[in-house]
Amino acid sequence: MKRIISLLFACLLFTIGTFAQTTWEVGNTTLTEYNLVTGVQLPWEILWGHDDHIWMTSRKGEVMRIDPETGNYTVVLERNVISNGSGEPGMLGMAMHPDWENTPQVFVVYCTGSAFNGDEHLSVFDWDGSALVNEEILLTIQAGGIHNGSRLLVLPDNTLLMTAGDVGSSSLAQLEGSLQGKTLRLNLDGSVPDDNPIDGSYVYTLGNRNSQGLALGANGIVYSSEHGQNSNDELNIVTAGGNYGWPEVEGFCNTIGEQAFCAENEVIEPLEAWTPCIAVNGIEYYNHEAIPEWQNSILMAVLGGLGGQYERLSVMHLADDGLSVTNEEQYFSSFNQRVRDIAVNPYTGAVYVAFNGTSYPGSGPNIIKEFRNESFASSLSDEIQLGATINAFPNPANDQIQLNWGMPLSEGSFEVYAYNGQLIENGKLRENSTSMKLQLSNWTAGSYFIRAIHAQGTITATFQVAH
Ligand SMILES: [Ca+2]
Ligand SMILES: [Ca+2]
Ligand SMILES: [Ca+2]
Repeated sequence: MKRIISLLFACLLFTIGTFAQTTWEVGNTTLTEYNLVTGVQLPWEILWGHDDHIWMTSRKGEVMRIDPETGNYTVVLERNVISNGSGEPGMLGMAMHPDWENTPQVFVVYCTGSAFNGDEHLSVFDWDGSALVNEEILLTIQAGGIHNGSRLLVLPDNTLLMTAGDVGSSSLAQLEGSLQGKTLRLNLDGSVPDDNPIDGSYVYTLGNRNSQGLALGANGIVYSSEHGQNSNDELNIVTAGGNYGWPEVEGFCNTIGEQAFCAENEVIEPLEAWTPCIAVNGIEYYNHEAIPEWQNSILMAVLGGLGGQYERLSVMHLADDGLSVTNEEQYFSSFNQRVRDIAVNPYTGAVYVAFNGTSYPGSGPNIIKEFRNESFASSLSDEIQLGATINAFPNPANDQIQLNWGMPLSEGSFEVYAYNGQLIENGKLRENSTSMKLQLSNWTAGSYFIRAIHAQGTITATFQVAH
């Protein structure tokens, strides 16, 4: 019965995905709007995974893995969280290990206990092909009823940034000895990096109120978004050892009192500030040729404030050096939905946007929409097009699966991997074949990845073995 329901659901989503949709004009580019997933509760983090799936945390305590072609998804982790995710705490930030092929691990932040006496855990899990398992808690800090930070970002040097909110105790943000109101930096095994600004401490920046957006831009520049109190939401550049001012300074150093504190503490001012607060959240650096009008910009999810009146996707255009914002454009405010987070398809340049209901602190059911430049996506090489259109049947499969790619391939070979990176099977493609079959009776249940290398390029597909 469960399978029938999920098949029906998959069909429904496929049907939705093939309907003609609304289009949006961005300069000379037309974006087509799709509903990728509907009926999910409070998506908090959405990211494009190294396995070419979209991964999502739900604030109510789940991690979901979503097929970007069909919107079909599976729940791969569940945890009990504070207030079942009905307030600000819950299951929040997530990131993937950068060496996914050899180390398929996922980092997740979630909050347990009560809102007034809770713990925020940063944990790492192994991906076994169907679930996140073998939890190791790397770090536990205080969770609060409000201001839990938690956004994660892996840096090119294989360290992990985590934003930590002030949990409503603003004075903690300037205390070097507290991990609250900070940006933290860890090695991927949870240890303190040798080159952190304070010896033996996770603290990487201080004076942060509640940052819930992190993105890596060009030239290694790291950007963060940060919630202000009533005024001065901020977009910042994250600099090691930097003091970002909270609670002594809000936004720019523009009052007499702030200027004295700023001078004494070398406070780093934001690139931009918004008053009244618009409630800034997830950010992504966008530089894909699919939407030339958005290249070299920060895409910023805007929740809209307590009254939900400013919700939108903001496109923050950057100067060539990435060190300042030249202008802001606003999209999608007409949905009147809190915009929580963003992910980008690295192949098609499509942008996925997670919505969170109409009012603070958000309510479900929610939707993740895709905005895609169809003319760019259809101009992609055979390699990508085939990757997007390869069909596995049945999927999930039991004893046998047929893979169809619709055009004859020559001089080909194939490799099948389990999601832990183990090579399961390899061989030659039949000359000018348009399909192949795999016998699965000896395979363990889980997710698999096939790569076919042929004269025209490489095609890939994922499929599930159920048994
Ligand atoms: Ca994201
Ligand atoms: Ca600041
Ligand atoms: Ca100020």
